[in-house]
Amino acid sequence: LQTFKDEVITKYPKKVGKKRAKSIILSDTEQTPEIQANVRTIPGIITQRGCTYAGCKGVVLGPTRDIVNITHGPIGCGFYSWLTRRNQTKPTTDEEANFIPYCFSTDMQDKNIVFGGEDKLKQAIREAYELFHPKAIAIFSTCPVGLIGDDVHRVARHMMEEIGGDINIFGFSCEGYRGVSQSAGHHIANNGLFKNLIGRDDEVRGSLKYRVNLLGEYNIGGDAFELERVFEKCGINLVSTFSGNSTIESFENAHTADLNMVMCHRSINYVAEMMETAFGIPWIKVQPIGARSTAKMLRKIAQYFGDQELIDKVEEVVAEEMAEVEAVREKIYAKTKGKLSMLFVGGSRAHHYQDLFEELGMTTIAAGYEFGHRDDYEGRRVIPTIQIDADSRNIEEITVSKDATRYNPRKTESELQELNKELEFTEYKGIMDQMEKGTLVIDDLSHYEMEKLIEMYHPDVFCAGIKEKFCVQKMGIPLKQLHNYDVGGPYAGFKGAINFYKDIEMMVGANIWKEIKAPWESDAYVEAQYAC
Ligand code: CFM
Ligand code: HCA
Repeated sequence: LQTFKDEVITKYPKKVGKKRAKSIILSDTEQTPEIQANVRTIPGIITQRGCTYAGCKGVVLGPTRDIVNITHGPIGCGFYSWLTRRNQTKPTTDEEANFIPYCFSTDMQDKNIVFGGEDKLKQAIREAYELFHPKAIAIFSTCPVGLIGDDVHRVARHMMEEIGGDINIFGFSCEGYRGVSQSAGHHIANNGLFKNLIGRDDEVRGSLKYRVNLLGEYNIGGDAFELERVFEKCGINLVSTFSGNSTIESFENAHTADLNMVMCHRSINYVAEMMETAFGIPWIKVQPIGARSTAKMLRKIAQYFGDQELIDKVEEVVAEEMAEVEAVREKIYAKTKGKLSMLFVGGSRAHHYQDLFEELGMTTIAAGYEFGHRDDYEGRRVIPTIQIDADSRNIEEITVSKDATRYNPRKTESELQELNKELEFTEYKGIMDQMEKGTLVIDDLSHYEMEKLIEMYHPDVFCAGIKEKFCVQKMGIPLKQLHNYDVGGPYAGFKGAINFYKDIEMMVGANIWKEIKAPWESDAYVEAQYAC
């Protein structure tokens, strides 16, 4: 795999090659190497990344069903983030609000760019209120909003006064260009959740026992539904999910839980940290992708609460669910064993899905994030050594302190210390910890590097998104979208693992791929070289 690195680096102009070399790393579990991540993509390179607006509106706030999310900007931004992510929701009654199927946008025109768009935004809020009477309206800024200086926060305050009552209206300065990727949008969204929603409602609903929040689960393809099923079966009380299948009430109430579980570390670790500081809720990293890792998560929860009743129930559920999972896995294993996968997805799935591939006996020979930070690669212990650059300084850092009345440590210091041996609070070891020595870890993979990887190593399945899908498939390699799951899912939890095994078996076993001639196998391939 070193050959790959040498080859692609020398193909780039010298300066570009030097920079890319820092983001293309050979894994070494004994001595975790440093990787360059969360830096600007080099202009001219075809990146997989998206923008800050996508991370804030599309990813973090998008899945909440009863907030009217208004995109302030030209229609394309709102349109592209309209249901493409396959985040699902299920209102408990027909009367309950569900705005997920709608796309709300101010549809800015040239005139608004020249003369300002605040009036149009106010009008959009008035209309949305008259039509839907939502409990909350959120405004998301796109690139032109920042460029022309519309103040979405002032508009929010103004409209809150104009409408009156207890409507909550708040804005996000999540202009697409504000950070180097979606990741900046996550941080901005996390700040907004904390400032405007979390902790506004102290009423403790449901059982007092085993109260948890699941952070960084967005209900893509119904993942959250499967996890809700599993928690309910175990008697674990899920107070809120950030933000799959969520409601305003669940966010406002989240501080009444006793444990935060972080699934997607990249997109939501800020909320976990803020809630620990303000309310004293400890957090652990969990990984309910993969049947064995789901069982591990459930056992961790049981251990945290320490009640024999829960410990026994979890064991009973795990035994029952695993029997079903293993029956399917055993049938499929022979067909998937020894096959190769590559994963280049977002900021957490390139890591999480390796567990499912391991369960199928497959090896991940190359993987990386689009917008992970060094801690998502090397582990949280490197956080103090990460240099804050100008791009990260663009993002507001909010100061959080102990809540004067509601800070309540869930465990004593010594209890925490004891539990920490197994549960590892506030710890995430990152993707490199899992990858075999000598495999490739690449940040912000370019399309050129992707083509080269496929040409050189012919993986049996390549996992990425819609922008990569058809380029890869034209090379005769099946591409599994691990963003929206193509039409599949859920893949989380136990039932999700079964779905995944079956879908991957179908993909790697299909003969159709052998019929496709890859560009390098046909005469029509034109090779170009950079001149510099
Ligand atoms: Fe977290 Fe996500 Fe992901 Fe992400 Fe995303 Fe997504 Fe993703 Mo697409 S929050 S980092 S910004 S797990 S939308 S549900 S699939 S890139 S790997
Ligand atoms: C986003 C959303 C996305 C895009 C997926 C893709 C998603 O980044 O704005 O490129 O196929 O999961 O829908 O990550």
